Amino acid sequence: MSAILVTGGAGFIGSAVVRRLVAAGHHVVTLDKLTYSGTRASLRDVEQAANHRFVEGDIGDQAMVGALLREERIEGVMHLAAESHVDRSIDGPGVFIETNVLGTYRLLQAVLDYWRSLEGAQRDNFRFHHISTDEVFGDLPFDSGFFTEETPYAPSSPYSASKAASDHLVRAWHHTYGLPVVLSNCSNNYGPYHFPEKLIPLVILNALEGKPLPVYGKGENVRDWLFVEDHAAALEAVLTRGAVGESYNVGGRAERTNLQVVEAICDALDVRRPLPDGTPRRALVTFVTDRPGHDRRYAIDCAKIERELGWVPSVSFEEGLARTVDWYLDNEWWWGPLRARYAGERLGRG
Ligand code: NAD
Ligand code: TDX
Repeated sequence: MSAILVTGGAGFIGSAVVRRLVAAGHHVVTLDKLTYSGTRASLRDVEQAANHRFVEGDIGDQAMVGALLREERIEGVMHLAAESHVDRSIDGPGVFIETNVLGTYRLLQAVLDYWRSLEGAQRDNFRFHHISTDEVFGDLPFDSGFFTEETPYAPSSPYSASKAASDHLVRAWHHTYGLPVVLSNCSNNYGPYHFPEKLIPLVILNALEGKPLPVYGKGENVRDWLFVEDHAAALEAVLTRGAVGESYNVGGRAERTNLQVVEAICDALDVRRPLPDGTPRRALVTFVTDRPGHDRRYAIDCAKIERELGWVPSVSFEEGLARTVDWYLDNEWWWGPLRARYAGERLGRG
């Protein structure tokens, strides 16, 4: 595909996708509203690229999106724009419904109008790729089960309910109107440019500064972690080779308890930047009130994408975490202003 629209391309995963697609030579148009979690700094690597264009705007602005699709003769849309933080969805669900549900609906309408205007190969080859989460499947017991593409939806939080709703809309636009869609549901990502309210970057930066490390409940909850560049590779495979109407689960085969993740970060920083008084950073772990409705465990069975599209996770959790810690140590220019700007807001429930 030569012309791809990436919504949410100034966010964490979106910017990794944009960097990958630009490097591969696609013409990439990033559409992003630059909410608190989006920043053009995340696109610094592609700022000068002739095959990248940044457009500041809202996915819900149907007239603007329609004009952009026509002007750029877009061949594929990768829809990542969303409100993405579970804790924020508990404190204020409204914007999650507005962006993730109504925004996706309005984007679908603009895309459908545009797709209907296409003819021949352009119409046949067009794809709308909806990027979703494993959280739509809900809560797994600690000791058994994996999410497959057939697992029934059972979202627990306002965030996951809004993403489930958007998944349903996308499938309905395919079944009812024939829009050629593909979907993917991915587990927890981590890596460079991750907004410092999420567990891994929050803990890296608090630990760096010798601050308490908030762990919800007993730290027993399990997540399946995937390095963000592996996710970007999976998304490119789904967009370009996925079967229309199908969804693909994407995961890292790297289940860890939250406490294991936090302790691994402590140990990595103790080696690289020991605290001045020599205290091991594990001593900073602080167990705090649990997240309401906290899903115990997420775990992805990614056999379908491995079998059908030949994608496999390539970065182990240990390697990916070491790269991530090193990236935060080297890139204060990126996270410093964000930490300063959002210092007044609660970053994490602790
Ligand atoms: P993020 O919060 O870092 O980025 C979201 C981006 O969307 C930001 O740049 C923001 O400015 C933009 N945006 C928000 N509302 C917009 C609007 N109305 N119009 C245009 N742009 C808007 O999120 P992320 O972690 O990069 O997640 C990206 C997508 O991947 C989301 O759809 C999320 O549900 C999904 N996902 C995330 C993970 C994860 O671990 N982070 C895992 C699976 C799926
Ligand atoms: O301070 C914290 N302490 C803590 O124990 C924070 C912020 C989180 N946690 C726990 C809650 C979760 O069990 O760590 C785990 C990970 O939390 P988050 O980083 O907030 O991620 P999560 O809620 O799992 O959701 C993420 O992965 C799936 C993304 O934010 C979603 O957008 C994605 O869909």
